[in-house]
Amino acid sequence: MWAGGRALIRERALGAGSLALLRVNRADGFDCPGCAWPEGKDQALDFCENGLKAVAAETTSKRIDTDFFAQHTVAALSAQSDYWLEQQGRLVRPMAYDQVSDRYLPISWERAFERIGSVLRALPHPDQAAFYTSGRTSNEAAFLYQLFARAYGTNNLPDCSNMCHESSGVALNESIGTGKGTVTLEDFQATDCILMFGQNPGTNHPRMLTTLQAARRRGAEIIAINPLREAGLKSFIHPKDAASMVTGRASPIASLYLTPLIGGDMALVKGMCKHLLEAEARQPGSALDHPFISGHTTGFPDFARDIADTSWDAIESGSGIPRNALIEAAERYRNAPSAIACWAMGLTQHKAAVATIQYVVNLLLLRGNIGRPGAGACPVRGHSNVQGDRTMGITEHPGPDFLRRLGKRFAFLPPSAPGADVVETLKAMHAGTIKAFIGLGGNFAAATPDSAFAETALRKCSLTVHISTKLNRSHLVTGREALILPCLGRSEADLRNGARQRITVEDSMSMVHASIGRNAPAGPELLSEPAIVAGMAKAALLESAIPWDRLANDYDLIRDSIAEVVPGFSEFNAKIARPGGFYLGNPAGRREWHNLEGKARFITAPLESVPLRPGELRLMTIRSHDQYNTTIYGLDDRYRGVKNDRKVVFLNAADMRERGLVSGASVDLIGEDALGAVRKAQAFTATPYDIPAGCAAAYFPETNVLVPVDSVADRSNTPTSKFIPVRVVAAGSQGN
Ligand SMILES: Nc1nc2c(c(=O)[nH]1)N[C@H]1C(S)=C(S)[C@@H](COP(=O)(O)OP(=O)(O)OC[C@H]3O[C@@H](n4cnc5c(=O)[nH]c(N)nc54)[C@H](O)[C@@H]3O)O[C@H]1N2
Ligand SMILES: Nc1nc2c(c(=O)[nH]1)N[C@H]1C(S)=C(S)[C@@H](COP(=O)(O)OP(=O)(O)OC[C@H]3O[C@@H](n4cnc5c(=O)[nH]c(N)nc54)[C@H](O)[C@@H]3O)O[C@H]1N2
Ligand SMILES: [Mo]
Repeated sequence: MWAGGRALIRERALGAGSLALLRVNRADGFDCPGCAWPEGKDQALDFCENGLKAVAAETTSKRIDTDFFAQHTVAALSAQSDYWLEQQGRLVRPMAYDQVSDRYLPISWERAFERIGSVLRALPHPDQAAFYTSGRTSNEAAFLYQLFARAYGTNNLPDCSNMCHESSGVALNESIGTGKGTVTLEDFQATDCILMFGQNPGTNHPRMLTTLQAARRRGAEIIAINPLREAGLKSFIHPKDAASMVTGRASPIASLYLTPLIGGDMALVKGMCKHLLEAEARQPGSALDHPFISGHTTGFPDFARDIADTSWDAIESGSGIPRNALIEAAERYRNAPSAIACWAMGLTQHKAAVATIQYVVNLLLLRGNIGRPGAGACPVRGHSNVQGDRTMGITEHPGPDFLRRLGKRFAFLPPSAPGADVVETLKAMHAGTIKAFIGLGGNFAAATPDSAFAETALRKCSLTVHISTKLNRSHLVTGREALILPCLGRSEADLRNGARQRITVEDSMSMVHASIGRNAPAGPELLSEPAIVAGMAKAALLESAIPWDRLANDYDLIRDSIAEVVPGFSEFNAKIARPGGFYLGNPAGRREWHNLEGKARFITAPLESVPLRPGELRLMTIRSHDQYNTTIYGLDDRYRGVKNDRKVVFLNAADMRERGLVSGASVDLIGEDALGAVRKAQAFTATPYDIPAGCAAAYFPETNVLVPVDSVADRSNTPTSKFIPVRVVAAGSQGN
């Protein structure tokens, strides 16, 4: 049976779930909480197996109530796996941690808000609190939450984006003056070539495969660039394509597949650029779009010099790809009238992530592949509303215009000093300068780098608050006071004062649309995210003139405020009444460059390699097919042939031989950081795999213990989760 169907049955969610499914991604239904890939107007597969798992997880009929917490101490729960925690069901009652019994006890909403209010009011400075957001939060909840944080007095608004596409935002803003992608689904229907860097859509954006399959069938080139030959990138059987379901024959996706070294992408792109520049020199006018370069860009001469100065030897050794294969890729790109470049975590979570993404943009600029049909940049976002949360002001670096409009709308002076991002928040909590942590969704303790450091940081807080649907690791890493506040999920009816509320989200391609839950809530005590935010705000800001209750009781009013504060949202309520919502658009997509230079910029950087000690491999931490970030749905990874094990490490056969390891051997992963501190992840199963020599892969969050908190991408401060130097040694041998 289909794994998604199994998930529904296991969760005993079929009754509610099948009703829920009928309405997912429909104009009058709710937005799939799976990923941020847009819903096409006539997309045959408007829902996927992994979306089904996400809905099943939310619509489960299992509940965690007072008796569950009475039975289990926090110490006992901490010994359980993330998989087990996820299986226990929906949280239905506000709970407060009791140090004496080491248990969570029920607490009333009123009392919970009062505790939060009193701790926040007692802090000597508002910058001693941090307000984290995970990207499933709606636009309305996000807008209210950032308003709360800023009315309280801080820009400490770290979010999951800091660990995700932050590098894309920084890179694109510098290069093209906008932090978002420039394409729509229509561009995918018109393009001749799609470059796919560091992305595993078969698992993480399954609906994207429909788009890719259609493009390939039209004859578009699809060039996959990934150290692993991901099954979903090689071929795909469309569940709604009768012919391929019957024959069992998958249709191909990638027309060319390059498997660089982990972290080898900048060298690879430089190689493609080098070939284009050399071809142009041999035959002027044959490879570059000169009118675009001269009319729309700056920095080309420096860029051309940088590429000329980079030798083919450096390119080949840096990328691990031979020159002829790079020329082949560059030729296919050159012959395509229009091209799109997509990327995800394989590019963003590296030390040189920002510079690497800027080389991808340079490659696009060379042929004028931005701001015309079938062409553009496409960072493929993760969480279903992570892009919208940023649009709503969830950022530690708000722009002055945004703050001015926010302050004007609500008659207060928002703080202007930049706040702390995720890594800065971790360090500040560890140092004792941030003392209160509030998480609107997510799983801060498990998703962040350096798990031991992160847990110490959270434990040092005087207050930790988690607004959640399901039990997770973060609830077990308690501050002096700790609260779990259960909220409605997206599939559930949200009634405020008897009126059904809708929320809105923005997908990866800047489409904004409404989402309406219809299922009965998992419990009578659940509150919506906006209601919880308003409850906390009222308790913390006793004198506040902001009408928190009115806003939380009628989301139309929140949207009226968004319309005044956020550009592009005028007449917001009217626009979302239309099925499918509206396209926010962005300047770069229209060839308007809103950076300082007013031009798209060729930005250069030298090839640099992260130093490795003898015997160290480059470890990337990736997702299995049965997880949603830190939420573990199952222990298999179907496309990679893994069954019932999450602690596996994929290794090249030569690297295994060199270390005397046989398939199935138990190994420890040992990382030593620049300061000599040693981090260990123990008892992994060595698994031979088709991965370049010198590279290794294992799942997150089990490997987050290995990611040093100080190992971050230049300029975006994103943890380098895809490049961790580790030694792989027989378990218990210490590697000596
Ligand atoms: N089912 C499901 N869907 C999800 C998620 C989930 O956990 N489960 N998570 C959501 C979120 S928040 C996000 S951000 C996205 C993540 O979506 P992805 O970015 O696809 O997720 P990862 O598993 O991190 O995969 C990274 C891919 O990059 C490759 N890679 C790693 N290092 C390099 C490198 O140096 N160069 C290149 N070229 N490739 C590299 C890996 O082999 C892997 O294929 O998915 C979203 N959707
Ligand atoms: N080593 C390593 N670390 C990584 C990554 C990696 O590739 N490697 N990827 C990074 C990336 S890309 C990301 S985005 C982060 C993810 O970091 P987070 O977003 O913090 O983590 P999630 O696992 O997505 O959060 C899951 C929790 O969200 C809660 N939740 C689910 N639905 C809702 C809802 O509707 N409302 C509320 N309030 N709560 C809800 C549930 O309680 C669930 O346990 O992790 C990052 N960490
Ligand atoms: Mo993400």
